[in-house]
Amino acid sequence: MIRFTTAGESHGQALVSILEGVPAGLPLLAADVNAQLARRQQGYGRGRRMQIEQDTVEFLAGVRAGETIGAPIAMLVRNRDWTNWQEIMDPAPREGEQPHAQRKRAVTRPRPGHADLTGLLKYDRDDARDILERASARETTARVAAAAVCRRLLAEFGVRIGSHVAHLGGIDARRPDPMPEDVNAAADASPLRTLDAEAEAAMIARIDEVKRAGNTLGGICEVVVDGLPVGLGAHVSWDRKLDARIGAAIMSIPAVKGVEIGIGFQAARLTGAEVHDEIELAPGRTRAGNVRRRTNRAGGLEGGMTSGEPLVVRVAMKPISTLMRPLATVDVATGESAAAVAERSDVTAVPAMGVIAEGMLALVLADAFAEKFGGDSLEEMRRNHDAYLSHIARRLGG
Ligand code: EPS
Repeated sequence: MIRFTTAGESHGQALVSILEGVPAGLPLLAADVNAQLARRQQGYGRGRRMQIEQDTVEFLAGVRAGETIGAPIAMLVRNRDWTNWQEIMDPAPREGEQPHAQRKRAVTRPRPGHADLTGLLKYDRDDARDILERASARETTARVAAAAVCRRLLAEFGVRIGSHVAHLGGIDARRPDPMPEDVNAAADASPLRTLDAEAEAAMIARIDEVKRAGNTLGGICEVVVDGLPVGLGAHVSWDRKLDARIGAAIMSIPAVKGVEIGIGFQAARLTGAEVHDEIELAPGRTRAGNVRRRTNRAGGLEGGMTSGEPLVVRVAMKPISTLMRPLATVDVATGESAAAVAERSDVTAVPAMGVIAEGMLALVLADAFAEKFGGDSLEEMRRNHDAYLSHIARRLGG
């Protein structure tokens, strides 16, 4: 089983991830992780914070001489902004500081749509900073670091994960047909990670307009995974279905409000004949069991298992809840009506969300790989994987 956890506050000293279950012998360099961290920092519409940070990983454990050793992998990403927040975020009490004393920049005017108010009530805090620092999407840095290791593992088996922005703030991007061979090479070249230059110009104009109005925007990313073998996940129990595991992982991304697999909600409006993907023999398509689906409306999953067709997941993000022209709220210190706090933030982070969704899929898929193929070393996993594929290849038309 591959699992991970993270720790870290947005303006604390650092973010930490611990990733367990990665087999020994996987080649792994800090550069593999840093490349993904840099991708997550991109995107038109982000705020000044991204000019301060330059995320790079330090391996603290589990990696030796450029290879994993099968032990938990501990990773650290330092927050450069910490130097500006040390007094506010210091773990130690300051000289003479009483418990519950308000530090500078205390937040008592919770933002509608943010974790501020619900967290403050639930955890019995007076300063919503105790909540928002952890609710911040900065935490996704640590996820992307863990996911980069999983991507490295999946790459050993020919699995490639890419994403692009399909919609931003009311503007649809056309989906190219066929999709570019390397989705990320094309998307990363765009400031909004979109594959439609015309839509991109309109999206940039929309972001500028909304920024001037002190407002924010959401959008939709599409993630595509190529090279998956048939049979990851299982139909037998609710918590082994890959759709369910993908849904939970994607919905855990801050501000994500919806996830679709394949044609998703559209399938509900169509007939069976319009929805289901017809099957034909395709000798040589080993990963899919020597068959092909004539269409891929199912998005690469049937019965909670990969079908061998590309996995296609669409992810909807709501607009960021920090507005520079704030919405109405209640000040928890005075009990009076007030305008919500307006902390520095992004206008939109949809392009970054696509990179994070790629990462969450990598984590789920690497776990499903480990479940299906096992192995304490990469070579043991590879032997199991190859034996399965050669068996599958003999089944139909082989
Ligand atoms: C965030 C607010 C902004 C974003 C941040 C998420 O940070 P700050 O409060 O320091 O301006 O830049 O995202 C990141 C720091 C990141 O690395 O993605 C929030 O409130 O969620």
